[in-house]
Amino acid sequence: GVVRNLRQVDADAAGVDIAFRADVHAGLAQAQKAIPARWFYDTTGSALFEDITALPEYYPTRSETDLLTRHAADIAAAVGPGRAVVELGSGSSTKTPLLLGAIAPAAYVPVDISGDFLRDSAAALAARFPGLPIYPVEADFTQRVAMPREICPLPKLGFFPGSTIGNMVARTAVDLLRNWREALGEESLLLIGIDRIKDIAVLERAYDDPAGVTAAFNLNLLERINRELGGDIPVENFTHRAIWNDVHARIEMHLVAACEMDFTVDGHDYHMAAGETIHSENSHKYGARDANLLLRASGWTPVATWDDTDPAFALILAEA
Ligand code: AVJ
Repeated sequence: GVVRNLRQVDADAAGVDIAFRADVHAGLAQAQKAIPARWFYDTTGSALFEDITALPEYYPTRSETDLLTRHAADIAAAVGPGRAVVELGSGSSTKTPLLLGAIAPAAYVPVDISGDFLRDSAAALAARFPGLPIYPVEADFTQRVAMPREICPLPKLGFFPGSTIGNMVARTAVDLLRNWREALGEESLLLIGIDRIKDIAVLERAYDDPAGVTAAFNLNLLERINRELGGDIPVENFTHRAIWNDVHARIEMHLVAACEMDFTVDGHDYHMAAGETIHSENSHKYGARDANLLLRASGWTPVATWDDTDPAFALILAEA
């Protein structure tokens, strides 16, 4: 069953995440306005992301689920039983049952910044795996996260699916992977999902779908700022843009100002020129050697790769 909930998020008196407020003001003050992608995931944003994963154009979730399904026995053989699975950014955890069902874990620790989704999915998993101790941790996994003491003696398997690592620039990705190697310990393994570089048209369609779900997901960031930080951003004057940046090997999402505008957030004044953008997400893609180098640079040794899907996506197992 679900044992307890560790909350490691700082809120102010009004219940607003202090880090959200700070990131928005720092980001809007930059020459190239930018807000970190982790702030997409309020309750509305998390639900919109779930809708994205069902889009025909958004292949990563389907490709990764397909890999976990077809290679479950191989993955289980490589991982072995009795580990505490620590999942980073568990969200609604739809892939988790595939992994937990295959490997006979000793405990499950979902770490997610979205408390509502975390509690709902932990409850659903508890019903599905009645004997499995579950220790949800509500926290930002890019920061230092305290592990529940109950799992201390167990060997760990870090599970970092979805190519979430792609949201980070290389330096930040290496910092995060190094920190988690430290947190998970010498005996640990890491199973990480990483999206591959592929045809640009396939990539751009995955992040700019004709149904406009990704546009709504992107625009919800502005609505969240208005809701939680008392902003008056004219959301209707923004459009969604997703483009491949070949130098950085990443899809970039931007919120584009359709006209010149002024708005306030929290009493701070901001101005945008027509065509100016707020850079809201990076989604880096990795070739096979790129991904292995990223892991090695972070202290992890890749030991197995499953990547036989079309569109290409990779599940990589690495040891500390
Ligand atoms: C959840 C970060 C992996 O980058 O593909 C999907 C988020 N953004 N569509 C990704 C996302 C736009 C997604 N990650």
